[in-house]
Amino acid sequence: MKSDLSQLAVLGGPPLFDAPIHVGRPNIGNRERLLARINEMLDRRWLSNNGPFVQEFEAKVAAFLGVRHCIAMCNGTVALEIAIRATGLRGEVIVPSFTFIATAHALQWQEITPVFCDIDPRTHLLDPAQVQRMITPRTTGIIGVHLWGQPCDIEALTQIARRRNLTLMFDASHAFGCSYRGRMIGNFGVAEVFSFHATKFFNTFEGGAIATNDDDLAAKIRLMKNFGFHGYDNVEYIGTNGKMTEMAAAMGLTGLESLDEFIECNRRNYDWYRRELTGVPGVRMLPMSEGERCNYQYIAIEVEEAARDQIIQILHAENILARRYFYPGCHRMEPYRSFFPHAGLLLPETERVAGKVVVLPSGSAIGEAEIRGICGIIRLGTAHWRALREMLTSRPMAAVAPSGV
Ligand code: T4K
Repeated sequence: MKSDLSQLAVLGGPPLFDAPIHVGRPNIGNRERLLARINEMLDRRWLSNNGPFVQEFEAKVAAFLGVRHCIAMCNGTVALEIAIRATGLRGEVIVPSFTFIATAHALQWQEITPVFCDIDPRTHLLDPAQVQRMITPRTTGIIGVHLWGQPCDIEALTQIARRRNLTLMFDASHAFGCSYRGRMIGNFGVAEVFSFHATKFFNTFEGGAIATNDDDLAAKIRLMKNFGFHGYDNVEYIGTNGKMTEMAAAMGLTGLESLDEFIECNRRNYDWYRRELTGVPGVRMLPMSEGERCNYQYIAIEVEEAARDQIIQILHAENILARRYFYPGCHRMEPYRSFFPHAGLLLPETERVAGKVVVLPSGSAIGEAEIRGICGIIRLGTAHWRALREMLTSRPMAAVAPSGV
């Protein structure tokens, strides 16, 4: 535990951790169970195309979410693209800019214009009042993002969508295992999309899923993720290849068996961070809604904007690879930056929040001791960032993560 500036690695001290501590270290689950499933898959020689593990995985996820249909996918981005296509979105679709770039790209990839909407700075989620302002005659839908696993204001967004005859869906990539008013995320809008990427607390190596209670939509999505094939020689829609592999489903089935443990571990980490950071001047930890189910996978804090990159630099020097998710906002990345050079004028809260957020490591790779060490560095960094900046002005700033993530 470092308590003095002179001990900081950025000033020449030894780093707090010998090996890098990551934000998104994957959870593996029970290795023996996973290897047994992989052997079973190899013996069966059924590796893809709606195999038995994928079917079992879909049934188990649907039961867990209490939703009629779960369609497993090769990743969250393709799942978003297919959900967007299957629900007939076109023209303009309202999305937050403060999200991972895939939310916007899934629209633009299909030549649908993402219209970036501002967020509520307290929650980092779409602000329904701003959503209303962004609606034009070309608007066909809204994609809310349950950022950090916190549910959007689903009721307000549902009302807007109903009143204005818009399709509402959610990018629920961060919200597997979370609930809204006691109902699992996966049940809202016309469809909700999950990511099971390696860096998510629950992963299938790469993977994703669409959850929906609409039977017709589910049937269409199933065709679309398999080139549009209905039977051996009959294609009914334009489709793509969005299929989940048996290997991914084996990982998913194994992870599902440890889901409670993963969440419990995240919850413990969240509580330790909260204990260590509550009351630290210049630090605000994003609260998770009490009384709801939550996966606690992202530990997002806000620090003073002028201090943020300095703090990231200090953390990285200690081998703590904190991230600036989702800086600088989609509207400041290409192609959107060129398409809408003045979008920032309508996104003041997004711009402010994107300048302040630091996402800290969590997951089963770390525990109380590491978190106490990380928070000690944050306390030093936030208390002394001006002095540190002056001491470091002659040194290049090498440790900040590349922009865009
Ligand atoms: N919508 C939202 C709101 C999303 O957040 C995402 C994905 C999507 C849609 C799209 O879903 P997918 O198509 O990805 O299923 C990562 C992930 O690649 C991405 O899945 C995720 N969001 C995003 C928030 O984070 P990067 O570029 O930050 O990943 P990377 O490679 O820097 O990894 C993060 C940390 O995890 C690193 O510190 C290293 C560590 N790591 C990573 C991998 C892959 C490991 O320790 N082991 C690993 O296997 O984007």
